[in-house]
Amino acid sequence: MEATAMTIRLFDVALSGNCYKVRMLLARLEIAHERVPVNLFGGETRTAAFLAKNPHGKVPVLELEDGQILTESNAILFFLARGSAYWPANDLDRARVMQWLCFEQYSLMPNLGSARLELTLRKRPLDELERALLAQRQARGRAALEVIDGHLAARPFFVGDGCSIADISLYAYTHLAGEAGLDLAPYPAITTWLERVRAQPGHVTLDAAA
Ligand SMILES: N[C@@H](CCC(=O)N[C@@H](CS)C(=O)NCC(=O)O)C(=O)O
Repeated sequence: MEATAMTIRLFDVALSGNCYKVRMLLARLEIAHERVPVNLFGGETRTAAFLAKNPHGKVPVLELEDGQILTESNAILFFLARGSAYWPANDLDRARVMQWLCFEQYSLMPNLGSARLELTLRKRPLDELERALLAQRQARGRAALEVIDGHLAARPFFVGDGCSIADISLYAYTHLAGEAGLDLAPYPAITTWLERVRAQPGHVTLDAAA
């Protein structure tokens, strides 16, 4: 039988925005954990050992002290945030946080994440179809940024007056927009909000060691 972990373990890829969300919340809440680097580009997420933890073959994966596994970055944020200021107190605000977490997964992360991957990691020039797909991802990414900018123009954070896991989740890929080939200059409310989130205690950058 496999030995159970003595501390929470985060199976993590340094460059991953989805992993960064979790690293950010672990740091802000000062939750003791071990960071286990996964060699994504070496194929580790396709190994039997990794697929036994997450059959979907994706990071982040959180392994709890008793060996139980949790996957999906936003579900992990929810689990870690309960009882903290990052999870609102009333049901309507909680539902609104969920609303933005769903938006992040459907409209922001897939578009900005894929465009970023194409522009930063592909080793050869894009062919015609790939260029068309990139342009489509970027157009959809701009549409998502437009929605976010409109929402943040009237409020300091996504939900209520404080930073919640909606902000942590949406910060990850929004702050990487430049790497997806998207200029944030047309979105002043986003720019101010990014600075506001960055200025908070316990903030960590994407490349910071955990
Ligand atoms: N919906 C998932 C997406 C996770 C995801 O796409 N992870 C990427 C890294 S950012 C990954 O592990 N990709 C490996 C693969 O697809 O083989 C989440 O939010 O955790």
